[in-house]
Amino acid sequence: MTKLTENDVTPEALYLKRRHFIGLAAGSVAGLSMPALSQDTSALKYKPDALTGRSDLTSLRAIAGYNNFYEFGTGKGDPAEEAWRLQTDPWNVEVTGRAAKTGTFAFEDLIDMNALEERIYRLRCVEAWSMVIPWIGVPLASVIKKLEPTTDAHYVSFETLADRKQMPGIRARVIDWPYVEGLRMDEAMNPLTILAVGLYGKTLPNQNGAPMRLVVPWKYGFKSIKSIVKIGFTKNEPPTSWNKMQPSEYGFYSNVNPEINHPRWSQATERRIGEFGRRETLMFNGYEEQVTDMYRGMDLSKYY
Ligand SMILES: Nc1nc2c(c(=O)[nH]1)N[C@H]1C(S)=C(S)[C@@H](COP(=O)(O)O)O[C@H]1N2
Ligand SMILES: [Mo]
Repeated sequence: MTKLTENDVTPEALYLKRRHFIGLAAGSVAGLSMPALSQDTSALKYKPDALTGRSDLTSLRAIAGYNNFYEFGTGKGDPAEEAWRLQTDPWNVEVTGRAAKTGTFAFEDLIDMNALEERIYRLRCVEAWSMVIPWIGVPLASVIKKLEPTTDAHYVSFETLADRKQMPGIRARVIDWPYVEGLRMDEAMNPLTILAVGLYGKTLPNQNGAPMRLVVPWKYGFKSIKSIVKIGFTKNEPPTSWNKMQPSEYGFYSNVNPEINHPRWSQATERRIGEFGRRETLMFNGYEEQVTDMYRGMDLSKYY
């Protein structure tokens, strides 16, 4: 089976609709066949990622088969096996805090399906593996602007669904459920930060955080919170799940940094899933140019 190359994808070839993303007319991607074109299509802008060649995409099989989504179990294969239980349509998100527009929003009210873009990003997990994922989504900034945060909203908080009927992993108290995350406002507004609703040209697999999940490519993977049901605008730094659990190991910022090791292992190198050997980990996961200004003057060993 062929992997995608730059030449396989044209802007015209990328179409999608809610629940049935149609993509990449080329036919098949990494061994999985694509659905036929639907009549209900909306144009999808294709934004190539200058940092990543198309040829090194991680296979869909690995992206959707090797996951961290503790709500469905702590094994890497558990989410792929269990996440079919998650009901993602209809989906509501509760918006709270320091914003003009708060209350309950349907998925469709927050995500403009006509504005979807493809973004190929590296995902670097704190466990020192990485993948290259062709996400589909919208800039988080576009959603935040719609909600009109007030000037004293300095942070954005996020919460995942925690429903033990749909999520068998909730029974284990590995995390103080619900899974929560947060970003500083400038990080949330950074053009690299997206709310992903799909990948490989199709709807997000449940195990990857359907129907919407955060993607913050210069931070360790755990910042990319899945299946979001709450967005809050706060004045103070919001609590985050991994920091609450192990504050000495996981800070609020969690920017990818090869020079600052996890207390129990090195972060200098990573294993790209699907490859043999290891790669060197890059500062800010290789997105240094786009994000370094946000952290000027901050001691990154203190704000890890
Ligand atoms: N709600 C929730 N979000 C989560 C997690 C989780 O367990 N629960 N795991 C995080 C971690 S540790 C990583 S590395 C990424 C993995 O995303 P992926 O499975 O799509 O590769 O999701 C993050 N988001
Ligand atoms: Mo992770």
